[in-house]
Amino acid sequence: MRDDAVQVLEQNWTGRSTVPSRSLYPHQWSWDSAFIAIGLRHVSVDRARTELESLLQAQWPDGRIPHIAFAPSVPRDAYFPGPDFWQARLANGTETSGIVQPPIHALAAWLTYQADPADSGFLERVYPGLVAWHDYLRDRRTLGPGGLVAIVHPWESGMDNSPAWDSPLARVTPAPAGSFTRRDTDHAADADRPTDLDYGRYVQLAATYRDHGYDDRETPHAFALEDPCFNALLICSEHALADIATTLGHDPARHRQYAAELTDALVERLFTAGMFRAHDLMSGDLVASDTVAGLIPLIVPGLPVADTLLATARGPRFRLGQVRLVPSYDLTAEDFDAGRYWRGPSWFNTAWLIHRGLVQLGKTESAEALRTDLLALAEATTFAEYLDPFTGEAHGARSFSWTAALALDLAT
Ligand code: 2M8
Repeated sequence: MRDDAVQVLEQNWTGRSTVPSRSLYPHQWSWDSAFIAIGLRHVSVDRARTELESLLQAQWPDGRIPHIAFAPSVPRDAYFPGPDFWQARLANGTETSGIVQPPIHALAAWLTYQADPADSGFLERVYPGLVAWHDYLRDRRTLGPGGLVAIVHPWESGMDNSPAWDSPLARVTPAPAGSFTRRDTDHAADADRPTDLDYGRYVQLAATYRDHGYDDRETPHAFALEDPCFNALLICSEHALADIATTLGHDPARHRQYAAELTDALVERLFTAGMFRAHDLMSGDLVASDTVAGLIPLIVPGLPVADTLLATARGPRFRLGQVRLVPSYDLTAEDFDAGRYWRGPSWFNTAWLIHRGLVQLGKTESAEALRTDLLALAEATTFAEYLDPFTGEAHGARSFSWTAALALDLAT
């Protein structure tokens, strides 16, 4: 399995970064690169560092790390929406998207450093960019009164068509069907992907942001939510920044302070009925859908409600340890769909995050069981993008980079 995983990462390596999938996602994706670096550090620390540093080459002057850095060698229409849609070019010539993805990068940088602690030069190089990234989120994306950061597009959650976005998206008038051409369904089954109606809404939201210069103060955001996964990863990464700061001889206090404030806000604002839910800033309500995003705070160090959250993960809605791999959506929901993307299937990155949470909580047996399942399924599905939680059947892309990388991490 290890050799096969290394091979997948080799095939998907472009010389400076790794594409999530040669067919479906032929550019560099933000949180994919972070997960990939976490696995790559076991193959080549140099490549892991390059993966993260190349992503930082795509960072904007305002600090945001865009969700896609486009590869100039790839045909401009290979992926939709491509560079011509986003119209964002940096001074160094890099073309990018204008939205972001969950901030797991500082954690990835810290783990990459730990694979070769003799080289603190890497930390020196990435620390300022990572601080600027978190500053962007804190200063420009704290859109509500509670201190949590908000996403302004479903793609920013990394869980594009999550059922949690259904009701907030219902307010968005979709771009007309004929006004764009999807490319994802050239490479994956229609039934595994978001619907055309979803896509119309994604396009409309992105176009509005673009047409306001991606300015968070100017854009009339029609979609703004505080997502538990996004904020939980920010907290972990803020702790990682504190560790990095300490290693570099800087004062870590402000990072620990922000992490503590975010943790309090997360519990106070998003925890309800045993798990975390997204908060819709437009309606003022918590979204009544339980998705795996609501379990990801298990990785937050010192989470006061960890025991309750773990009980929910093991309960009938997610059946952690009782299905093939933890699903992306409440198994008891009427619209649960075992094959469609983020509306039910199991994903390896969320399983890896939950595994990390279990280890931190000292739940050794559960962690080991999850690790064993993840490794077996990665191999059996030839590193699928996602799978059916009941049958283990592979869905989406194969030879998918973060699946290979995270399996490699847990195998090492
Ligand atoms: C998926 O999202 C992209 C848009 O960013 C897409 O569907 O085209 C998501 O699974 C996201 O989490 C992931 O980063 C990306 C690339 O693997 O694909």
